[in-house]
Amino acid sequence: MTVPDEARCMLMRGGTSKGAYFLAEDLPAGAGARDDLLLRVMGSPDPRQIDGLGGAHPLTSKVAVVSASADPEADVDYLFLQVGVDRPEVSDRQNCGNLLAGVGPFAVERGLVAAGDGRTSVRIRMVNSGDLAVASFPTPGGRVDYSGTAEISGVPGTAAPVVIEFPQGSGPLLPTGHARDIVADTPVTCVDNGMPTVLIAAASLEVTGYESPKDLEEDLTLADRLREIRLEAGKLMGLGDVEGTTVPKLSLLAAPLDGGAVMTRTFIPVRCHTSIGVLGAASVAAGLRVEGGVGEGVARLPAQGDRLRIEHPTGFLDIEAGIAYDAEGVPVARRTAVVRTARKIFDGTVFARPAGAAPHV
Ligand code: NQM
Repeated sequence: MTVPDEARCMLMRGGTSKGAYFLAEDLPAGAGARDDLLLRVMGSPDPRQIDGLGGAHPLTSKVAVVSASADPEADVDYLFLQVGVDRPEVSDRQNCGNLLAGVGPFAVERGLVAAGDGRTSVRIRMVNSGDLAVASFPTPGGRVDYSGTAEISGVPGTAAPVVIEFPQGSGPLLPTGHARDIVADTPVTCVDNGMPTVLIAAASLEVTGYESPKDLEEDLTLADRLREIRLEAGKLMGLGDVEGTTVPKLSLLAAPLDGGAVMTRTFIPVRCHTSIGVLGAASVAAGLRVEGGVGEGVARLPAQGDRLRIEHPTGFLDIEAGIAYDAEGVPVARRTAVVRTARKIFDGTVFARPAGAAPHV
């Protein structure tokens, strides 16, 4: 297999994550050659990713692959790839709602979608889940404008708002069929509103849920317990053996501290998120609304409307996420919407570590 050592690439911040964005046609067609190139582009496997673009954390070791869509309901296809930091792995098993924020602007920058004069809406098929999203963002004079006044927790400064709407998702909201399951002796709510997530009251794990991500990551007893819960919950959710996969995520819930609906600490799944993923937040928000779920008695839901504030280690994420009950009494997700920001950091050619130059880990 001959794999190239360079590719056209745009580095973007999408929400609270950062990743390399490629047109599908700028990468090798086969998954094997593509993943080999992406590992070398990001500098993986290496805990510091010193020889590549990766930022030594799962939140900054991400790739978006974008192409024109054959689906009449979408303008572009977006495939998300999580590149392992210290493991030579590239996974398409999860989606990423943060990198999603950069997909519309990238599609315009690369000429896949014509910009409107003022605002542009891009219909995006998320290849990982098959679900659709619509992103709209300012394009004054037919060009993407990244500057603006929107603020999101976890990102310094302000930028142009990217409004993302998710019409109803495709899969069941409660993959186990229950509002509450007991796994590894722990009550959980397994929910999927775009991201398979296991909700757990922090108190049932003997932590407060207000610890710093670093303190939680250093708690090895907690790590063992979370691993046990995740492996069992993954099977119940129909995900099979999740030992080597990045889903499901685990969100610990505690009472809100700052007027929101709930405080969260989210494991993705080993590192603790410094904020929370977009689809992760969509799943938490929908899960909190499920009658009989583990959020009851912990969360404070607003009396009216679909908008919720999810608190996290570096602030909060406001999200609109509603659920309804179908004729059989099964909860289903309705529309979800969120505001993110994104920014082009560089555009050019990325030069990968040469093939065969094994990294010293
Ligand atoms: O849940 C991290 C992130 C994510 C995923 C992760 C995400 C989402 O913050 O939509 O964006 O959960 O691995 O980028």
